[in-house]
Amino acid sequence: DVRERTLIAVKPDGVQRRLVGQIIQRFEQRGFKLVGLKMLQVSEDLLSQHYCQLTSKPFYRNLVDYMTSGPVVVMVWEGDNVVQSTRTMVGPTNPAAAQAGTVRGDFSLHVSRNVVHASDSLEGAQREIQLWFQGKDLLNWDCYDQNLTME
Ligand code: YYY
Ligand code: MG
Repeated sequence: DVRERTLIAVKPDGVQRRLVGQIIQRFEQRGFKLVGLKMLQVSEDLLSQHYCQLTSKPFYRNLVDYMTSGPVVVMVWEGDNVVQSTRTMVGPTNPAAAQAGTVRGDFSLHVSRNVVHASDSLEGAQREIQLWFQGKDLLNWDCYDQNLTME
């Protein structure tokens, strides 16, 4: 589905390390379409909804401290199979297991500073996009090369 969407975020360590541009570049270069983008300081409330399945995990407190330590850049990307493709481009949760060429494999060493978030399923992506963005802030725009890359 060429209208499939996913939520990607550059976490506070990625922003501090000035990796935002390089991370955006990877998804643009692949051919996905950026339909929403903003920078914000995340509240603990938003984070607890975003990570609602993880609140009882032992690492949850550290995760909150990390994710609220500075601004994040959150984006919605659109394109065929974007959820699965961007997960592959981001690499596994633990950067120690990530291959070179993935974002985590190229930029991180430890699971507690793994640089990016990417939705892990279609349902997850829909839930997260609604949580982070208002519908009016997502743009339906025509990419002039869409016929070449997306049909
Ligand atoms: O989707 P993904 O980010 O790859 O992993 P999740 O299992 O959803 O965990 C979210 C987030 O929690 C992960 O990116 C880092 C952190 N975390 C951790 O600090 N320690 C773990 N053992 C597992 C996850
Ligand atoms: Mg996840």
